[in-house]
Amino acid sequence: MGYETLNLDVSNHVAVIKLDRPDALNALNSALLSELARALKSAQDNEKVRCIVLTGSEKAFAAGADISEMSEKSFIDVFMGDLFGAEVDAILKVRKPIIAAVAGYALGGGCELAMMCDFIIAADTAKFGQPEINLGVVAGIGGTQRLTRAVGKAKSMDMHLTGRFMDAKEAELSGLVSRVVPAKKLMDEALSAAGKIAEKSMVTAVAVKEAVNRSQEVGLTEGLLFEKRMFHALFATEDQTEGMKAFVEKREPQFRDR
Ligand code: CO8
Repeated sequence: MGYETLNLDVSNHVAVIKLDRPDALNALNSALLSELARALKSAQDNEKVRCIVLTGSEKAFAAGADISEMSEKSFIDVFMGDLFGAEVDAILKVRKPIIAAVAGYALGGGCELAMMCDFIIAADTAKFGQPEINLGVVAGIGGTQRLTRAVGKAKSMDMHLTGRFMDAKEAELSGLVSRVVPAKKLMDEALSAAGKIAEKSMVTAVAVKEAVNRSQEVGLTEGLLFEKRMFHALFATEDQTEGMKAFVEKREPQFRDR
């Protein structure tokens, strides 16, 4: 089964998912979110894929949830239908690393989607925002929580309350994105980062993702214990033996995901 709202391409162990609803600046409607969940599952299940890059167009990563579609809905529709609940769960279930490569607008649900990825590489044209207040709602898929953890309460409140956009430079200075590159180099940079991740042991990469994500959920003592146990546990893997042996023998490690 193909896709109508995105493209999925796998090469060199990297799956690139490109959102493709140009007429609506990649606004997240139910069709797109359901196809995104399916594309991510297919990347997760594909043994060739070792890292995922999620991107949009030059003009928009995604300009938010689809307002036209949402405007027809009632409280009962969204509450009893758990609007986007299953799709968000599916995104968060992906265990392989996901990089968001963001150019142009990442607004509302688009900003939230980028923040659900493991890290964000931004083009210098990127604009992040949580303008839901202008529509009489608050963020609904993580904006008030993830943006606050990423940039702190002051900037998060400012963005949610005024609806203003943050440019790429401010996003990098605030810790929302890991790197900013000229727009033309965005995909090269994201693919190069994904390629580096693809060379690592998948077992270790999954452990890294779990441990860092844990820091967003629990207190320091619990988080440190989780990390220490994860560190200890990895001594049971062949990849730990190989990684350390290769260092001592001054050669590149050959990881086997075991
Ligand atoms: N939904 C639907 N259509 C959109 C959206 C959107 N979010 N954003 C843009 N479009 C459409 C426009 O309607 C327009 O369509 P058309 O050509 O048919 O009129 C087309 O995309 C191009 O947009 P513009 O002409 O407006 O382009 P501009 O360059 O002038 O402006 C902006 C670009 C600034 C991005 C502007 O389009 C805009 O403000 N968009 C809306 C941004 C927004 O408010 N996003 C938040 C949406 S709410 C949300 O995301 C909540 C998420 C949580 C949901 C969880 C549920 C539980």
